[in-house]
Amino acid sequence: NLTIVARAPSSSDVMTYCPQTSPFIRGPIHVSFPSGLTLAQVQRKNPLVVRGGRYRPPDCESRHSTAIIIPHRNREHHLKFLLYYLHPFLQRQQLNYGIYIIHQAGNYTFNRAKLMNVGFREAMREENWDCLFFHDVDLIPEDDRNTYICDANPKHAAIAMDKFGYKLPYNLYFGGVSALTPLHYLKMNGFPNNYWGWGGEDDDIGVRVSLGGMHITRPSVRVGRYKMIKHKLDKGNDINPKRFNMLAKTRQSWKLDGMNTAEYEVVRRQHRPLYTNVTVDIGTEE
Ligand code: UD2
Ligand code: MN
Repeated sequence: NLTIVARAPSSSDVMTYCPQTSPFIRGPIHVSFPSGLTLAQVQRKNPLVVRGGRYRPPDCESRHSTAIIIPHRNREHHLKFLLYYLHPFLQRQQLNYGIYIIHQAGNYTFNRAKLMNVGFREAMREENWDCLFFHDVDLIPEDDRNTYICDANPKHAAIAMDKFGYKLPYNLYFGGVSALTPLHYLKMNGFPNNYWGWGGEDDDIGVRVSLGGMHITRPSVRVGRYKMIKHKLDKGNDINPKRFNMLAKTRQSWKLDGMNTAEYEVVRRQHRPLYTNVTVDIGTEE
């Protein structure tokens, strides 16, 4: 009998590190939105993703571990497309990764930044991630050379979006997708908890970066490209009329409001096949 029986890897097998640059990177990605796509199909296309939306490269030890934090409510149709593109994208980059959906419970006004504080704490509770990507649910990366790893300074990854003509709208812009290490996050006291409704919180976060003694880095406009799935302003996320007044006070408020004061109650934590869902009650405006 000449059959060679493959031996299951044991803990004594030493895995070597993955190469500095992944051989699976392809560059530009053609993004379209296939009708009738289901989560079951996404699951079948990603057989190596395990419960909670976790993955590690099968044949080398990754150099990086990244948590993706996605604020969410009533956007299941966007989430499906994001997962469809993001899982293979991250696998081609040979990362250890996990995807967290931070789902705001109830119908009270949405609060994107506070959900990020929840995501930070709840993801770090599970694993000592090197890097956290704070990611809108409707932004699809269009080039896999846009590596989902952290820099020495906070990184704004969504530099070029279709909705802004693939140009940075203004220099301090920090919306969409950003990447911070746990140390960066704590240095700037996380994100503000008091921006309810649409707008302003991304600029506040940008200002916090410099108040925390850091600066913003970005990938090149060639690779930091994203397509935003078209949508209207959501019900329950009205434009925040206080945002300009609040922004004028970030310098006074950032140490008093942020990660150190984020209070919330986790309603449910579910390790689903393609992501970890954390449903959270973040309260209401005072
Ligand atoms: C811009 C920024 C975004 C944020 C927002 C102001 C871009 C691409 N993004 O997004 O980062 O600063 O302005 O708050 O310019 N969401 C839900 N359910 C809701 C409402 C929001 O899941 O009911 C989440 C979802 O992940 C969404 C994100 O919050 O992508 C931002 O909300 P948006 O997409 O409505 O706002 P948009 O596109 O103007
Ligand atoms: Mn959007």
